[in-house]
Amino acid sequence: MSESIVEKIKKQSNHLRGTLKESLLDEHTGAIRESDRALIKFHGMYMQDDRDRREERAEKKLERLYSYMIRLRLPGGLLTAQQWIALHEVTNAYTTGTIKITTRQTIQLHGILKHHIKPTIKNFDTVKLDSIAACGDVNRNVIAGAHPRYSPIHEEVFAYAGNISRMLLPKTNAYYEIWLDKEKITPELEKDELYEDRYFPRKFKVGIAIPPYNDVDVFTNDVALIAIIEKNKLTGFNIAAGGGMGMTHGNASTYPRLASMLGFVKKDDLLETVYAIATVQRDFGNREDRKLARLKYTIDKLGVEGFRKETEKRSGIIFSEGKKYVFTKRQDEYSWHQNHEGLFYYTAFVETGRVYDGENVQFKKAFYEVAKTGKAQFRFTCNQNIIISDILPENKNEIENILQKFGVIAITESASPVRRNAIACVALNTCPLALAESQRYLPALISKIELILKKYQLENEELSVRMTGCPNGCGRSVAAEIGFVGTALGKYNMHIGADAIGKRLNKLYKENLEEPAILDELDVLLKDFSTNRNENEPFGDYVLRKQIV
Ligand code: SRM
Ligand code: SF4
Repeated sequence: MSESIVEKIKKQSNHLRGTLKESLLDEHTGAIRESDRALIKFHGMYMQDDRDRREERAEKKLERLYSYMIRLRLPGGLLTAQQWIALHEVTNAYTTGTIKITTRQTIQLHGILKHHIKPTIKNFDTVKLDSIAACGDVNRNVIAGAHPRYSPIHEEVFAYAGNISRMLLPKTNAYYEIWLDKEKITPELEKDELYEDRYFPRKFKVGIAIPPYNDVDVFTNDVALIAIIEKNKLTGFNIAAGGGMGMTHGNASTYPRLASMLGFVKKDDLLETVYAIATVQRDFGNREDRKLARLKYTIDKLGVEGFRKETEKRSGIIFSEGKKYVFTKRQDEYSWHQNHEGLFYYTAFVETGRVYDGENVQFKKAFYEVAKTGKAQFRFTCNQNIIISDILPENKNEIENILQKFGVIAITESASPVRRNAIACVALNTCPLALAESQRYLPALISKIELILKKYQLENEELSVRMTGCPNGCGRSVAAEIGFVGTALGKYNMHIGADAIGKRLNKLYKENLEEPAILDELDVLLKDFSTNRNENEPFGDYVLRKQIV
């Protein structure tokens, strides 16, 4: 087999420039050239079209309604008040109007027309926000435990997210030249020892968890870092590698996988070790078949031991045995909490991560008003929620009144545990890979699941239900107690039996179910669970014990 087409595009791209400038100037189409579609991802954008309108446009012999999705690079998921104001204004000016909080602690905006990309990026740049490497075969947004209340070492860990993100940024100046009209820099400054001219074989993801919380679902990352705290101090990190959720229906050589433990390194050795892991993947990853190119396959090819040795050889740092830690929780801590310095935090429930103004709740108005006070910051969680954060005690009432006024508190406090724990990927109408609905459908399905839970007195159960519109796993549904994976419009594979804290994947239970069958299956399973579970036994563990899958 020879190198994949994307490998050629990367190498010939003159450090990710391609013909993007020319594509942007072409006023005859809303699209960009074929090869630029792969390159624009490295700048944090995707060319998409409105799939709801494909037929209508085709009938009228019109080009598809092309637009662009932009994803911000936001290591650790923090936005200042000033940045939120800019985000709000950009959203209103150039996009569909909805801010989508992603499962990797950042946001996406959809529906940006080609001639609005530059103004969008320029606006972000004025508040020091960028979308560099938010997509493409590079290191993606580095995620870290979101809630500052979780631990006094939160700030220190948060800083590591930023440092890893910066260390693994491509050196090219292309983003600044193409989108911000900046001058060319000398080629020597662009020399990229990490990415060379070939970048990684595939996307690369790093996550950091702060035990006892695993809100980042750390083992689903290519590189999973677990902060080790000894005598109240951060001493280092357990490092696991090779997580990834994606698979392809009908292709048995693809599979989801949780990261395997490599061992512990001291905190001063973390960056060199992560860098070494990245270079092993760069050099050993599959560049012929993109479906088998993620780090998980490289590790399975080399073996965990072989991979560990290669990493140690490159970094000069020897892993010691992984240290003990405990995860107790993966879901967000809603409502008000205070951290060790007395600052207040309100975690708001944002169903499927969509920040918009609806009938019952006006998220956008609320968060904009909060931002205008300048008295709070915004932190995204990997469960697609938002923490209104870092509020001084004297400002708490003012922020609370705003959240109250626009319905944010009511929606957060009244949602059931199963609804608050649920995650859905974007899917239709923008995702080109979607086989079925996800974020537009899951809320309605949850309402029906709530009725079944109530019937069996399980309404307070912290069940995790996740849905994806295809097997790529963006909503991490194969790591849910109950996961739905789209196979065709209205049809889902049902997976059950993962644990509730992110250390065990689920297994396929039934294939191609439509809604009535989904509800019937759940009725039987949950009835059985309510009568035969052990005390406090989570659903996923019950499924395992009873060997249902
Ligand atoms: Fe994802 C591709 C949305 C998190 C695995 N993902 C896509 C694309 C860009 C479709 C495409 O390639 O054209 C989707 C854009 C939809 C749209 O219209 O906006 C998309 N992925 C998302 C988001 C927005 C889902 C969400 O609703 O939150 C998440 C954005 C994360 C971010 O901010 O960076 C998102 N994607 C994930 C995750 C979860 C995670 O990282 O924790 C996964 C599973 C973990 C993993 O990487 O294995 C994930 N996305 C994929 C894959 C499968 C990759 C694989 O190697 O198996 C694809 C398809 C691909 O890369 O070919 C994909
Ligand atoms: Fe699209 Fe599939 Fe990802 Fe959902 S899981 S956003 S359908 S690629």
